[in-house]
Amino acid sequence: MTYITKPKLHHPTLPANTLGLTRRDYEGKISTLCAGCGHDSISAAIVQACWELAIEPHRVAKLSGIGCSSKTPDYFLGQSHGFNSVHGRMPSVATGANLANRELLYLGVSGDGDSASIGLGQFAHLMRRGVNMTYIVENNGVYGLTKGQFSATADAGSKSKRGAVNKDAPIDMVSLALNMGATYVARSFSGDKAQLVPLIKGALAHRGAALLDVISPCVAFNNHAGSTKSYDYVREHNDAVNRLDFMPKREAIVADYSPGEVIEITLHDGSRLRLRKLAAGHDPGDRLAAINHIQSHQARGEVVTGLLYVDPGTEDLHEHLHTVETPLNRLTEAELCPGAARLAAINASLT
Ligand SMILES: Cc1ncc(C[n+]2csc(CCOP(=O)(O)OP(=O)(O)O)c2C)c(N)n1
Ligand code: SF4
Ligand SMILES: [Mg+2]
Repeated sequence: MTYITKPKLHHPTLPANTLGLTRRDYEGKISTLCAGCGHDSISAAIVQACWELAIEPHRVAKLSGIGCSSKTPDYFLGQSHGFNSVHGRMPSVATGANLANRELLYLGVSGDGDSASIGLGQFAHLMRRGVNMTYIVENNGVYGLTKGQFSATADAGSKSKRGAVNKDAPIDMVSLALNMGATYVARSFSGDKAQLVPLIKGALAHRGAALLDVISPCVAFNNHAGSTKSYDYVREHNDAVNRLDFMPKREAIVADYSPGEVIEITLHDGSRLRLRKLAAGHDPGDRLAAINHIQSHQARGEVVTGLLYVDPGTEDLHEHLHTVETPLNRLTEAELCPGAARLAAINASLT
């Protein structure tokens, strides 16, 4: 077996959320990833975000492809639905599941190989269709599971552990998502939980395609000098555009910033994002400006992080397609088969 089940015992003093659940209730099996792998920190941030939001675990559907990153849904939310799909095919499985049942919260976890190489077409179409889900790319610049080949997100000029230099231009997942029409686009770093947890909460509350590109160093194959996805490189070149506070709709705002420094955004479900501006002039409502900001800083070797773009008033795929609200598995035979007369009317309307 490649997994170890965690003991179910909880310490009696562990704090509980409004559902009476502790963080332990949001964990999964014991991780089999390398000690220090960034992906484990992202799993911990997902656990923290879902616990703080008091999400009922059975309302979440976790989806992934293939890779060390795609293994991680086994290590969090052990009481949620899960589907570990084929390499690069998570987006189509997520789209189908979402269309069949809009009542679940969809959380996709993928890797840079899974989403930027074999799954690039699927990734692009999920973003442009506005599938209502949180899509996390655990981005380490390599194929970790298959022993460290450069992935399509490896920066040109970065060096492999053996010294080979990558000559190919990188695919930047946040720029791609912005170009494809994603409506919540953020980048973070697995080593910055204070930034990552509220970004995950905001993505879960957002209606539409939410992309989180999380730089997540691979300690086995891509954490050396010369790599631009190492812990040291990202810490030294991290350029955060803002800091996010996420407030569920019930919670009062605690004013701790001067006016002018803060942008407040209300999401579809009534929860609010408060963005403390760090980069002068960065407007998270301006898609083109976000692309310019990311690319001009990237050219200087900087890793721009934070909530880069959000459109809170967007429609999702269900609204585009006018689908029924009821999950398909709850529709009755009479609803699914409206009868011969109705079918004849539809056929007549097509002639
Ligand atoms: C169709 C197919 N092609 C190739 C592979 C081999 N393979 C498994 S995982 C992987 C890359 C994973 O890289 P990434 O998504 O970045 O995940 P990481 O391990 O780095 O987290 C590849 C090429 C496969 N499993 N299936
Ligand atoms: S090989 Fe890399 S990506 Fe895979 S578990 Fe180890 S450190 Fe993480
Ligand atoms: Mg990878």
